[in-house]
Amino acid sequence: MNESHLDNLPAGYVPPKVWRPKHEYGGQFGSINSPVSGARFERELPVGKHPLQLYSQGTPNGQKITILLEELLAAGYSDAEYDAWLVDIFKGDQFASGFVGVNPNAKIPALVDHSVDPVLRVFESGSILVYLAERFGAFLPTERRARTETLNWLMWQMGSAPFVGGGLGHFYAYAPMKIEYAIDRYAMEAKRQLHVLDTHLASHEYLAGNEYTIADMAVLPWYPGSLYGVYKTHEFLAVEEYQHLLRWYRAVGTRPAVARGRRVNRTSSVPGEFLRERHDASDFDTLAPEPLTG
Ligand SMILES: N[C@@H](CCC(=O)N[C@@H](CS)C(=O)NCC(=O)O)C(=O)O
Repeated sequence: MNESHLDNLPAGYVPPKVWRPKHEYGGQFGSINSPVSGARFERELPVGKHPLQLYSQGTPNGQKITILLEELLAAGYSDAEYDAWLVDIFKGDQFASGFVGVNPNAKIPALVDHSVDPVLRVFESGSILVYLAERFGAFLPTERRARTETLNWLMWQMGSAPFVGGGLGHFYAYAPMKIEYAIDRYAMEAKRQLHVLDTHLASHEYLAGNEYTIADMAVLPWYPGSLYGVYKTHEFLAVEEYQHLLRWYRAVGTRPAVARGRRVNRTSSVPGEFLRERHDASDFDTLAPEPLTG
């Protein structure tokens, strides 16, 4: 392959034989990322009054779980009451020993179910969604075809998000400089994924077909939620052109439980915008009505 027409970035950069981390990269995650996993300091996790203890932040991955919990409560599963504790990933809370004990990957969301002895830890948002859906027997169809289609879209989302969050969102919103090659590469894939959804939703009400499932709850905070919200790439990606996706977004996103779930474990300088922690259904009474955004 002839790459002589392109200069490296920074100019003259040649990857060393063995990669070693630098001390500082800049950007929003520059001082948080490390090539070594594990706890960085000692701190236990708080435990509230409900069987389900969620340790999270209201990022797209975090929203998936609070959407499902709020949907379960709205559907009458009162055992789905939960305490949602904020793990502020921008402050490094995810590296506390207690949190890493629940999720060795040190990323939100993580759940502990205290209704079983010994308590059961669940990490990876997709695993948490399946766990809760099976525990309560809701939002994951049991009929083989519908269940498989739900899991198809759930796994699709779990595999796709790194391109949007870790890829496009990172290079567009978080990186300390704008790199055209990186942004182009991830914009291309993000648009392709949006087109996959738009095409499918042209002939299906929900992702798994006629039934609203955990697949919808997993996808919505990312597509198009994160594009309007954290990453502000909606105009850049011309999200308004994906009409079928937006039809579904308006239908699912305006469900009261979805709107509630998307406001948990988030911080804001605007009073009444979000709930930093959630311990009771009445916590939402303190919030102002909110428009549908990311
Ligand atoms: N595959 C994981 C991804 C979780 C993830 O990437 N979480 C992000 C926030 S959305 C995080 O905790 N980042 C903190 C960090 O990278 O240190 C899941 O779906 O649960």
